Amino acid sequence: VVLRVYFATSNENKVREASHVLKRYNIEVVSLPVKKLELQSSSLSEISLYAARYAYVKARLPVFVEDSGLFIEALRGFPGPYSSFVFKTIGVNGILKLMSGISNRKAWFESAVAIVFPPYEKVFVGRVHGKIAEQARGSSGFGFDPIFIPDGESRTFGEMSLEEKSKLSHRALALAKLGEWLETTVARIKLKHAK
Ligand code: ITT
Repeated sequence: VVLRVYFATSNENKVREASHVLKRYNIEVVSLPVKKLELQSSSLSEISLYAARYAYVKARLPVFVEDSGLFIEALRGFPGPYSSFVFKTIGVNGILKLMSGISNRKAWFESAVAIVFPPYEKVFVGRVHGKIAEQARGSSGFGFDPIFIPDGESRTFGEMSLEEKSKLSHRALALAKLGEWLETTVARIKLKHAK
């Protein structure tokens, strides 16, 4: 391990996905149970950056947060930044009900990963396009995974292993950008100082 970074989240599934993606870059992920600040905004990047700054002030450690959401075209982007709340309230079945009789099932997942690693502050985003399934399928992953079918696939994320989902997912894309940046920028500087 070249570098250790802290991940402020209450979602253990996110930690598993982040560890899996970042180990490719020799980065160790340690989960940090600080309450994530949830700013009201329509921009996931803005929400995640504020949350990362807040987490840094609390923890004083190199920390990142991830904010994500499911955007459904026919619902004009709903639930988007409210995905967490909508999942906890109406859930997967509520979304299927809202989508019943609607033929345009296009949707996408978006992820914004923000890191505060003084003197740096960065936000990386990832997106995956796909569609909302007619019925929930599969029990791996979390949240809306059982009703999201990524483009080019017939299975939902809920029917995929962590490894398979991580080849396609919004979060894996954003985290890979974080990994590359940490590897090229921060790890190099640290190694130089260590010499
Ligand atoms: P933290 O804020 O503590 O990190 P959270 O689960 O509340 O955990 P978000 O605020 O980012 O995370 O909410 C994103 C919601 O969007 C999440 O609860 C899921 O319902 C949904 N979601 C995001 N990414 C997903 C994915 O990869 N698979 C399924 N659902 C996802």
